[in-house]
Amino acid sequence: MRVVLINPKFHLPIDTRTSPHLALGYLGAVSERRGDTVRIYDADVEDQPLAEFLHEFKPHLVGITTNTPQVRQSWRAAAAIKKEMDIPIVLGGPHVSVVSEELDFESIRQPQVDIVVRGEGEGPWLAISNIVDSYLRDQPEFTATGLMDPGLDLFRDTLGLSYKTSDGQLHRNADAPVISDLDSLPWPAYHLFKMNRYTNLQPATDAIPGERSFSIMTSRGCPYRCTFCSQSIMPIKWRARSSENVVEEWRHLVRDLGALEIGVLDDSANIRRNRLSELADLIIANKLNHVPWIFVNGIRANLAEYEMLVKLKQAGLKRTAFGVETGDEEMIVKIDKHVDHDTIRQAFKNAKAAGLETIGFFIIGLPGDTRETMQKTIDFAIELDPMIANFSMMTPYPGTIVYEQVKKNGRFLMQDWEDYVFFDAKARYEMGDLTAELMEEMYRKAYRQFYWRPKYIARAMRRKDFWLKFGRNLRIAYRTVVPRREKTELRRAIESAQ
Ligand code: B12
Ligand code: SF4
Repeated sequence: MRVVLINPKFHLPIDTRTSPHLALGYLGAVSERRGDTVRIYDADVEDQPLAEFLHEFKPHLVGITTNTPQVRQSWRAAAAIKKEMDIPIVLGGPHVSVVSEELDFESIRQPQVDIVVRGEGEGPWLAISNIVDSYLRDQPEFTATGLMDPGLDLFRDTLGLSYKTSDGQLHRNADAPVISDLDSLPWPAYHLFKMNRYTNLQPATDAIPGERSFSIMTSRGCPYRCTFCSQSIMPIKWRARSSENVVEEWRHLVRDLGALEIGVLDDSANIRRNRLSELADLIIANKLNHVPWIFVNGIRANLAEYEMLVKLKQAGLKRTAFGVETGDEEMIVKIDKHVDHDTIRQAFKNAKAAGLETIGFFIIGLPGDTRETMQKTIDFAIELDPMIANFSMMTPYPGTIVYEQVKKNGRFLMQDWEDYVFFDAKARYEMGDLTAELMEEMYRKAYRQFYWRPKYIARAMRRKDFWLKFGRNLRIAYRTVVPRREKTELRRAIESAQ
């Protein structure tokens, strides 16, 4: 069977990285293991028009990934495919997994979408593929309309699916169980990506060729439930791969694929510290520690002891992030972060003492934030002084507690799912005294105050990569920090001078 997996195009307001999509890598690997011929069409890097690609490849089954701001593009891609051929179209990813807001049904109500997979995708995707494949064998005149016939109701027992039979009826099956044995999964199928078309992991900071930059996931899930985090959409159960299994993939990335950097994408990699120490030992023992790696999404500050960080540094860890979120002591309790500021201070101290570069994640405009608490966030970022401070505009994603708070007591400012991005100077909601104007002012102030410090600039200028990335970073800084009105004036001034 021929299968295509699609990442629809989505333009972020800033020039962020593009990376091979791990979800598609995993699903592609599952399909290949099943014996399918697989293609990945990543619209972020593809130059062949979708319709032309479809006519060339003639797929039997299509899978499209989607997060919240991407969903409209996913529907558009699905409509473009249905215009060309009546084949089954499956949507999966974080956005369509939000059952509390019926976002699975919102997608299958679209005439061009047949099935939605909620939550972790590998099991349901394999089950769908098996059903489509056996249907295909009996039906030479294969159409999605026939496959979704209510009389057949072929998907009624497949867990994790919401689907629409061809009489228009919507169905929601029970959730699929979480994958408890992550070692049973194949590695992401990197050979399906056009690797030379991607950026490296942190293009603002490191000048590493993108085709030699890889991601890995050593665990899935997170046992915490911070009120703002979309992780709450996914299974709560934290599960880890064995260190042996991880190091085998690591060896493959380094030895077979020539990795020059590796990004660990786990949400909370350090839930079990022994596991990380063991992994570090294995990386060292296998002589893989010459390749630098990064905890891209942060590790828990309350589980970041100095000894463990020293060991990880020896294993090649170059940089780690920590989710700090707010500089206000009361706010950090309110958002259920389950960590206090002294612990965070200690974690940054430990990381720096271990010789690691640090990243801090901060949020501007949490429910309950005031000018004073947001200023405390900026001040705390300056006190912690990470190499990168990443300030996000609070964006209430459906399925989160903050979303419920805003729905009850505030006002959303988004017009469309496409507005659900947080690296933009635009406020996404208002609540009480927390106005859009105030959040936008403090967001710009955060970047200005943090980055425009002589100490910071002097330190950045000592890094070779800073100069290699200078033009790009200047462009991003301009787009992030300069207010819209000033931008228009600046643009007008530039234009009239030309
Ligand atoms: C790496 C990453 C990025 C990277 C790279 C994206 C890429 N090309 O892979 C970058 C930095 C570019 C990025 C950007 C953004 N991201 Co991001 N990102 C992640 C992160 C940390 C890991 C993604 C990943 O590889 N996961 C591993 C795979 C295996 O898991 P998965 O993607 O969930 O896929 C599984 C299921 O969802 C499902 N599935 C997914 N797709 C499909 C498709 C089919 C057909 C099927 C059957 C199943 C299926 O099966 C998969 C396997 O089990 C996640 C957090 C997380 N833990 O997942 C956030 C996350 C996906 N990002 C998020 C967000 C909000 C964004 C941004 C909108 C942020 C912003 N700037 O405003 C942008 C949007 C960018 C865009 N172009 O769409 C949210 C999404 C929330 C939501 N409601 O949609 C997440 C969940 C983080 C969070 N906890 O809030 N991101
Ligand atoms: S912010 Fe981090 S710790 Fe909190 S729920 Fe999300 S992934 Fe877990």
